[in-house]
Amino acid sequence: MDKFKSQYLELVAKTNDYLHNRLDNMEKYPKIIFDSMEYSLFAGGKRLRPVILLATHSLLGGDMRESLPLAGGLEMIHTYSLIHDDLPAMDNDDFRRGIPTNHRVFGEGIAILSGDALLNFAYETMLDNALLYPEKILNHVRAIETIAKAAGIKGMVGGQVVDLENEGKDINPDTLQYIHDHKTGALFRASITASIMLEEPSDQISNALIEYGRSLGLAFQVKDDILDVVGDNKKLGKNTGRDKDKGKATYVEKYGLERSWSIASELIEGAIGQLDIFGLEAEFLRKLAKFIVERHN
Ligand code: GRG
Repeated sequence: MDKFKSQYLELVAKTNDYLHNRLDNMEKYPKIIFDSMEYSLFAGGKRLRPVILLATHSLLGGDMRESLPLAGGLEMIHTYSLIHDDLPAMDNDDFRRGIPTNHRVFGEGIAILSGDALLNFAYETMLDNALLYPEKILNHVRAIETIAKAAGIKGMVGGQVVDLENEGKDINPDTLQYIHDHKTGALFRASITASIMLEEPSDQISNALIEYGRSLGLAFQVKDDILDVVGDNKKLGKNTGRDKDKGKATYVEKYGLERSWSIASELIEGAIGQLDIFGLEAEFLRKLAKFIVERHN
């Protein structure tokens, strides 16, 4: 196994261990809601957002014990968004992360509530952690605020609203950019900015990392659109062709496959370019950027 892959899997394992411990320390009543939360949380997502947060925090010299609860919280928020996005009232999807969607197993009511529970538990987790660092409480509040804003009206929720409103419509490039920048990009950027808030690096370092995160988030979305057309259902763990079925605005629909590949590559080159000021220490983040466009799921 190459070095990048083993480092990536180690960060995934740390995130999963953290999430398991956090949930196992709870009295699991009412049982059904814990079953439903854990069903989706441990269904095998790529854990990209926690990996980016932890890797950025480590690059900035941070201690992983301090950032793991933020990484876990971010993954809980991401998982809640997937559960709600799959509901009949939204995308009405049957498969996610290779298994039937949450509402297909637990019913719509429990799926809505387990999404709500994960969202709240994310903030309980990050705030409990903040209280362990009284000398850095402001840093933690700013990191949590960054994540809250990215997940909220001016971030993921806002992007999802504009996406829903525009289903089946011919939208202009600015609206497409808005949807992707908010629906998907915001949480990617927050995984970088949260670490910046914890460690307060120089403006030069912060700006380079923020730009890296911006390009990474967009490239991820362009590749996501490409995979929905050329991807393999089994590898993806969900059905392909769903964007077209639903009349979704995507890069592929707007620019075609070939141009979308070029856009993704240009974004990744741009992201990697931002890391020049770091030298070899940022090798993991460089490889991660490549992985974002080369991935099959
Ligand atoms: C319900 C408020 C609300 C928002 C939903 C995230 C989202 C917004 C919708 C998911 C639908 C979708 C396919 C979005 C495109 C990009 C995306 C977030 C893909 C899934 O993320 P991955 O690939 O998933 O990181 P895993 O399962 O690996 O964690």
